Amino acid sequence: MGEPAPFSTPLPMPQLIDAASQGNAVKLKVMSGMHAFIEGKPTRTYGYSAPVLGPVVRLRRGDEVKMTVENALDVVTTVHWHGLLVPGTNDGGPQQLIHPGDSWRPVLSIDQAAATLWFHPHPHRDTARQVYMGLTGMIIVDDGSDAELGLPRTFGVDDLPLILQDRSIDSDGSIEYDNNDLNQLDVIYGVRGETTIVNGAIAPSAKVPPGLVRLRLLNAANAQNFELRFSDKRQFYVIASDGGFLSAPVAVTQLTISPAERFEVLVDFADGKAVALENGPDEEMGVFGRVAADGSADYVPVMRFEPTATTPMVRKLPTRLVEPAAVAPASTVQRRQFILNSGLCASRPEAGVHANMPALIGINGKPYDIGRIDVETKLGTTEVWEVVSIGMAHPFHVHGALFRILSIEGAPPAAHLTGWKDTVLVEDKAELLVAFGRPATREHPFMYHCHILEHEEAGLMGQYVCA
Ligand SMILES: [Cu+2]
Repeated sequence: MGEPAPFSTPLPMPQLIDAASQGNAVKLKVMSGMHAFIEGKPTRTYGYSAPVLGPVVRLRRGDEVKMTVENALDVVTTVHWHGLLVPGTNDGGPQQLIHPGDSWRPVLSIDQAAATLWFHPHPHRDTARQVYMGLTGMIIVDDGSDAELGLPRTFGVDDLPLILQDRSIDSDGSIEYDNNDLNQLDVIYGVRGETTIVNGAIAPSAKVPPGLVRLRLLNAANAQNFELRFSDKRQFYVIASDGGFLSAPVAVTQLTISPAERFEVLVDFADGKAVALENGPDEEMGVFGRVAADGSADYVPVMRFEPTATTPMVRKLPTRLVEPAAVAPASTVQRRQFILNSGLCASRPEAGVHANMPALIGINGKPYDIGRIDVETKLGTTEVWEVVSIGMAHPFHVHGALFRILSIEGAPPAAHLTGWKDTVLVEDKAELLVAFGRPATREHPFMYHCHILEHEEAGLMGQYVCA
């Protein structure tokens, strides 16, 4: 295959942009570049102020941040701040097009709890390709609680962003995504690759202090769910989900992370032993979820951690974190149902690519229409959204709001899914308590959609206003 020997590549570390240290003015250039997934075999990629991927932007709660996004690509794009609670006009949805050569200058008011967020393109019918080509960056919202809790917080040392993706890499080192050449399986299952990459590298290795290390896990794959565990099956601790901290660390030995979800975890490397992070078969994919090169359903290494002989920076696991803000289901003003149908059961052999998928792909029977408002919500209220998946499990994402999972697959959520979230993998059915705290107009509505990007593009998306 020409891929590097496992663990021979140091884990690439994105540039950290600390907005407050530069006057809360941040510039991002959406650009194309060359990146070598395989050494010596560079290929065309996209990135934010980088050949591939982009910086980690740290934003402080209470600040106003002047963003400048310049589009240096030769195609139209948008930049959506996934998980950031801002009005629809600043959300970067499909209406907020940045044409080639133009710049977009939103002023973002940062007013939410500490969390790991991200940013990516959202132009309808080109989102999946642009993300696949490399457009993904991370956002860290800092509200001071990291220091109060004594958590690992030294970026690139004991606080590591891990952007997980999968790609099909040709033997010549190239990746390709052609909107006009997707086959029906690409649309039904989403585009997947046999090679996992972390921060753009294949099977990298990270040196870590021999104590607690915080991993900010982001699934930025187009479609794949990652089934993560360590090679020695050690326990690790989930401390935060999409919207911020959990009330206490949750010990796990395995963690499923679906597209667009984030989890922050603490891993203890005090034993000084090198260990691999592994990915198992995507359970949603059945026989298609096999990951090992020999086609078996075994776990395969994603990257390795090598503890160094230094002094640990943080040793002690906190017992309590931050109690998520309370929500009262009694204040709910509406109950709605969203049936996400990816058309698997009803797919027709003659139906080909994006442009002419059967209308059965859609939410509540309607494929996405940029000119249609599907839902009207009231600012400051909560609603119960019942999400039903048909065809396969769909990672459901709501813009402009956070939610709590009331029930999932008919049961209360697992402990690590009890905090505020913006994305949830729904295999069968979930009830979400959605809190609407940001306005959105008809001109710039918020989206809700499946985060399998090929499903989103095929029509599994709707729009809501909030006033
Ligand atoms: Cu989907």
